[in-house]
Amino acid sequence: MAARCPQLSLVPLLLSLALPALATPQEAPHRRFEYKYSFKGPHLVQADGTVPFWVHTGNAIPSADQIRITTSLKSQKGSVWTKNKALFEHWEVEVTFRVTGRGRIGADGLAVWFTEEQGLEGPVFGAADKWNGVGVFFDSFDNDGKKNNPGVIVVGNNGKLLYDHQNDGATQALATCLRDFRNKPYPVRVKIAYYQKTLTVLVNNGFTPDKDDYELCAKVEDMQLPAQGYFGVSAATGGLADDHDVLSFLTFQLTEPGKEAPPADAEIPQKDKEKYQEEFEHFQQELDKKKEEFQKEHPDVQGQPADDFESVGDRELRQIFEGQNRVHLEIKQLHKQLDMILDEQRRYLTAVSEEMSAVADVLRSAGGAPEADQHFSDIKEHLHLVRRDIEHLAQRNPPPAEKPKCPELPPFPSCLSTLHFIIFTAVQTVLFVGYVMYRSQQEAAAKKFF
Ligand SMILES: [Ca+2]
Ligand SMILES: [Ca+2]
Repeated sequence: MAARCPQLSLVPLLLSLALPALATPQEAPHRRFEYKYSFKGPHLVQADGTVPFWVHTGNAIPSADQIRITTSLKSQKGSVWTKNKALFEHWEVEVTFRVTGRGRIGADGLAVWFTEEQGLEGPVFGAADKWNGVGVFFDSFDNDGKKNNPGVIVVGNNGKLLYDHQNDGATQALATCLRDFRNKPYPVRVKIAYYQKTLTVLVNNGFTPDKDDYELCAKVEDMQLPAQGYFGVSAATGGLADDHDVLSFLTFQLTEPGKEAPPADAEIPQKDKEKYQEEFEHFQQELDKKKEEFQKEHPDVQGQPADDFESVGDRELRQIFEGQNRVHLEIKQLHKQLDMILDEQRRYLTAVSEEMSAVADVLRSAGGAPEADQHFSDIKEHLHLVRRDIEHLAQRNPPPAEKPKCPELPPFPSCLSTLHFIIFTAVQTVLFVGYVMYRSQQEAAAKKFF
């Protein structure tokens, strides 16, 4: 019972913490599509080869349903930028693109920009360096060899920084995430939002047809971006090359809930209005034509509302797709788990191999080379033999009970007596004195002749 009391006392505390959050749920911002900062197929390009409200540079080639920023040729650079500066406090862009190449490795990558000036040409994925704003880089090529590409890198710049290309911007990245965006069955989608000083990057990596299958890739808080700027996409190839295709770029202005939404774009020029009216009519005609064709081919489904019918074949297809999608999600989950297990194993193996190499190092420093092992075991064997011999000997010759005596000294030889010694010495002395006297006499006799 005593243990339950503290838990009970926590309940009002938790409630008091949770209630304000419930009382003021995070309201989604108001979102308005900005057609002047967007492009999308199927009538993306005008008759003169330009994209309405956008400028393209370098090797970029706009076509009806996409802009090929670079083709898969060596050393290509291209970019596409909004013609006008956007004056949005908060914004969101959705970019749909494909990066495709025949090689297992591609280069260099694609960048999505919001910068104070258009970065029409330069070394950073085809755009200018020292930008003021933010670049979200889809970097295919692993320049620093850290096995972290293809990856997504968010780099902010105040207009002074030179991009650290050799290290894939690792020293400057505000956030990164590992995503393989090359050669995917469906287009890759990225949603970049700048709202209340927080930049969020969500990525749908093109594994499924589900357009809303986004995952959070990066989040940068307290980010200061220029109050106005240009949106852009750029790409580059190097020694290796990929096709970098942008299918759509959709821009939305975000407004905080409660605040007045900016006035609707009242000043759409008459020319633009006419152009969009024309496009709309063209769509309508195409749609009618398609409907007619379909009804001719399928007279049995005539009479059904053309907009929302679903034939048996379509339904089967849809069911297959949904089934595949579920299987895909399951596989994705399994992959994650497998990755975790593999990671653990790798860490364990590294630890074991480190220990083994440490032991090997110690042996090497003690003797050098594998012969040392043999040498050691030989010595050990010898020592063992010696020890056994000693034990054997000890058993055969039990130690004597008493302390052994020292052997007696042999008798001193008695060949020279004291008397003999004295006589010998006396005779020697007499002979010596005689000799000395004889010499002195001889010398005296010799002196007489001179
Ligand atoms: Ca790179
Ligand atoms: Ca890298």
